[in-house]
This record gives sequence, C-alpha cells and structure tokens, in this order.
Amino acid sequence: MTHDFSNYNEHIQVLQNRTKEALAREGLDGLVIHSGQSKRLFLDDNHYPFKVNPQFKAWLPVVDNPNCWLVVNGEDKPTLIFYRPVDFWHKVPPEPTDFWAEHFDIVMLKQADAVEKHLPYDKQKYAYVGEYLEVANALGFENVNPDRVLHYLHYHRAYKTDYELDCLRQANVLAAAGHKAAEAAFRAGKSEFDINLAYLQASRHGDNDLPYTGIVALNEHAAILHYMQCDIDAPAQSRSFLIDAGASFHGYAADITRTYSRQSGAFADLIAQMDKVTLTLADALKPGVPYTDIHLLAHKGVAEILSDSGIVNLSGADTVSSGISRTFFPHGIGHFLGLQVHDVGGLVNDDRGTPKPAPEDHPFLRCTRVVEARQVFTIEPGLYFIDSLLADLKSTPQSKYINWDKVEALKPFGGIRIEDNIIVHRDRNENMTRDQDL
Ligand SMILES: [Mn+2]
Repeated sequence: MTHDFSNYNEHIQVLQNRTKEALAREGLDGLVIHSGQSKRLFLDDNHYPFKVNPQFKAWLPVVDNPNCWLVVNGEDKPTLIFYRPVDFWHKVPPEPTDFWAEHFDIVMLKQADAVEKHLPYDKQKYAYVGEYLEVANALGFENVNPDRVLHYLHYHRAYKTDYELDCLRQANVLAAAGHKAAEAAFRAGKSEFDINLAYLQASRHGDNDLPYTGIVALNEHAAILHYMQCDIDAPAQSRSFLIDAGASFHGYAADITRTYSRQSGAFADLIAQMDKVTLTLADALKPGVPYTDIHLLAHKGVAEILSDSGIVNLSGADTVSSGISRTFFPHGIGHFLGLQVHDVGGLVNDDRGTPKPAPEDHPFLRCTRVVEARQVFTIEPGLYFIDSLLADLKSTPQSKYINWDKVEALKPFGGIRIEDNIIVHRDRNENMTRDQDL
C-alpha cells in the first residue's frame, strides 16, 4: 500500500502551534518528549512488548523504538534524537528516510544513556514528558509532565488533522479486512482461537501490534464485556459471535465491534434492530450536540427494542426511566478515538482540564464534551444478557416487568454490540467503518 502523506506538513504545523501556546501559558521554553524504555520482566532477561509514549507518536509514526527523544519548542524545527544502537542481537532500525524524516533535525543516538549531551543544557525551562520519572530526575529535569501542559495538549488532541483522519481511515481498512475474515471463520464453525488467528492474518497484525486485546466471544461469552480469553476448542454449537477488534495504522487506532447470529430467529432480529440503533446514533452526532445526549438517545433506542420484543413489559420511555435499560446496556455509548483507543480529553470542559465528569446515573460514559467538527468517536450501543446484572434486577420490585422466559431463551446468545468509527465533519458525518462495507 502506498499513501500520499502530503498533509503531514500541516499536521506538524498544528502540533507546533499547540506546543507554542502550551509553553507560553506555562512560561516554558520547550518540551523534551521521551519515547520510552524497554521494560524487562521481573527476574528475567526478556522484555515486555514496547508501547510508545502517545505524546511521542503524536509527532511521528515511530511506535517501536525506545530511547528516542523529541525536543520541541513550537517554533524551531523539532529535533529528533533517534536511537540506533550497534547491536547484533536485535534488529536495528534503519536511518530514517520516510516521508516524515525531513520535518526533523535528526541526531543519531548509539547508546541510550548518552542522550544527555544532545538535550538542552539548561533544563530549568524545559519539561520532561514521559513515563520514566527517575530518568527525568537523573537528567536534571525539575518539571516533569506538567499538568497544565498535558491538559492543553490532551484537550486539543480531540481535533484531528487531515493526516490523522487519513491514518484513522487506514486503520479502519485493516480492521474491516480482519472482521470479514473473522465472520467467515465463525460461519465455518471455528473456535475463538482460530477466529482470532483469522482476524490477525487478514488485518496483517501480530497480537502485540493491535491497539487493544481483541474480544472474540462465542455464545454466552458475548455477555462478558471485556472477555479476553480465546477458547482453543470450538463449542459443540456456535450460536452467536461478538467480535470487538481493532487495528493500528501509524499509531492510530480502529475500534470496531460486530455481532452475528448463526440462525434467524429472535436473536438475529435483535441484532438487526441494534444495527439500526447504531446508524441512528451515528447520524445524531452533530456539531453542538453534547455527547451525553447521544448516550441518552442510545438508552431510548435499546429500551424501545426491549419493549417491542416483549423482553420488558413496559413502554420504551418507562424502561429508561425505571433504570431497567441499564441492566441490558451497562456501558457508555462510546469514546474519542485516535492515538489511543480510548483517546484522552473526553471528560473535561476546557483546555485547562476543568473536570466534566460522567452523569451520576451513567458513570461509565467516557466522553461528556460537546461534539465538534474534526472529532472522531466510536458509537457502540449494546444489549446483553449478563447473569450478575440480571440477578440484581430480579431482586428488585421491577422484576415483575421482565419476561424472564424470554431472557432465559436469549441468554445462550450472550449479547450484542455494534460499534462504528465516525468522523464528524462540519456539514456531514463520515462513517469510516461502513465505508468498508462492514
Ligand atoms: Mn470502543
């Protein structure tokens, strides 16, 4: 795949401007951003998979190289200190020649602990941004991950540049290929383990390249919201399949969920209705609408399905107001998507980081901001049959409104979640997931 990254220049300029403003507010001269370090397992000589500092990969698509540093001040060409050891044990990264390289003054670093001579001499007015506080201290930084700088950068990261939107689209292309292969594997009666392999192969990802551990759940497992296992053996009967799996492109994440039923019937009907709810909510995302309203609209949609299907013997409105919809849809409607799968900055009111927490009745909502153009969201309504939550409901007076026979008949299918990734533009929405015929 070849791509045109002519819009990367503008991306760097946007980051420069944000950096300049954040520094001016704090009276700082610059930021020193650390990509991270390779972490060794306890009493072992092996290392955990390397996960790069998101503030580092915001600048350039280098996600696999520890001991790198960026020195940025918002005005001068950023300096990239690029780790390139002499090492016959491991693959050494090549000298950068990619499309991004010309946007940095690049200094090669052979030894990780020799970085000091490349950093600003006077650290007083520089802040360290990274995970390794003892490294920052040893190097003489007094200002480490300043709150207000991070709040500013996190808040503005919600507005994606054109380059970032392209990366998110490409992540959706990769994930969609995986989802199609996974569906075929489910229809062929494969185990969760084998479906997961089919997903990885088609999306061209290794386990450690994924933005998050995929959820590959057959039958009742679909009711476990964060089911992270993969049964090696196929069940005797594959009734239903929920897959929540993403992909990465240049460090940007896709986060897609689909649910399938092997046969037609009540569960397949619920899937079809939930699919409509997802599309309705995706349409409701508009500049000026509080994201919390989308969450409340989702409850309305799920409640109407519960009412229409006779699972709850109340109107949709009463199913919401009684709190019953929260038993079946216990999580948030979605979140920001970007460099992190649950991207930062969703629960603040402004770029100073003034908290704007989730409503008390909906504590798991990850975003409360007002929807604006250039923001990217997931929309992921769910409808599940979760034993522990159903048991709680059964012990309340509202139990009498529930058609428990229907609930019991649907429990073996686990649950439904359908999740799309949406770009909000000023005048329209772009559903990156449906654009891949998924
Ligand atoms: Mn999600």
